[in-house]
Amino acid sequence: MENKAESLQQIWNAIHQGKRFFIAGHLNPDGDSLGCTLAVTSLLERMGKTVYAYAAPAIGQDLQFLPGLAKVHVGKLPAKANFDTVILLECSDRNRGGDLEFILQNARTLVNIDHHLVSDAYGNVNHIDSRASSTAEIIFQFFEQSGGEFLPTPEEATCLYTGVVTDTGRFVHSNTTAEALRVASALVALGADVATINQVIYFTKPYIDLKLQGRALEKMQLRFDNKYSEIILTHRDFESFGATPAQTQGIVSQPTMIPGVEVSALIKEESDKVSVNLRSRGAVDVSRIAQSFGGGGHARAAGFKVTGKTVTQVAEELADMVLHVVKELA
Ligand SMILES: [Mn+2]
Repeated sequence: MENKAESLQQIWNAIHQGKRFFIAGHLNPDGDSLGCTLAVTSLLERMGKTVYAYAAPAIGQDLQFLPGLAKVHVGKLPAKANFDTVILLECSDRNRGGDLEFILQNARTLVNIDHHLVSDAYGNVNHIDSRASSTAEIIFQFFEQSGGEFLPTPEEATCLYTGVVTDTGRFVHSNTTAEALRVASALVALGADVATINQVIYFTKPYIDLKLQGRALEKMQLRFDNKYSEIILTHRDFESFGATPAQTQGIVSQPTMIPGVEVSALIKEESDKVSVNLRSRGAVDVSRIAQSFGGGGHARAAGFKVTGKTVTQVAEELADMVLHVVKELA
């Protein structure tokens, strides 16, 4: 990115010039995407702008507490595309937000704000900062760029803090930089409701999810000199708790706490496919394993889905691949 302050100023210019705004994040909205959508929407409304905030369904239970969520049109696109300015947050390409082309084509100005490395500069104004922990970090810097004219309200601070805390994995991922912590600290000072965020996002889990987690850990097996942890959850496991494969959040990362485990796999039998989540302690790039099965992701967190094979077949093919990779580790 050329000049950070310059492109932040260009966003301010676009906002001052615009009257009717459309704002959206990406599909499967996460804390960063939704938190930024809400904070920017709130700011624009304070400035007297007309705003249509859009989010693709569905909003997770853990994000329902976000202040201002009722203002967001979830899964409901506007009938008419009469917006002069569109702001896309966290969308690495112009199609990441859904079927928005009719809106994008009719807008005078398209603003693209993102922190993903692979992001395209598809906007009239682009601010792509791959060193930022989160888009929320960028939005806070954008507030600062106003030179004190605009500061986040406590509600906006709560939305932005949610983006920073979720994208850094509660300040543990490698993107937990000094700047991410500085921004988080400033947001707390501005009144971000850290207690609620922690309670709702990190200390709330339905009974069934917790029981399913117990079953998963009971079924965990260590293989290949304890370098590989494998958990297989079948239809029967889900049925016995009345649970769905979606209720397995957080399970796959637990085995990497075990000393020596380099790769953890959660293999789930779903109605028409087998889906696999992978985690790495760091030495193995699990995105490459996922890619060889047609999936993708990051070096430490990746996944893939397979149709037309049994859960056992997928587990064995994956194990062969993992064995090949962990054999090469010292
Ligand atoms: Mn993000």
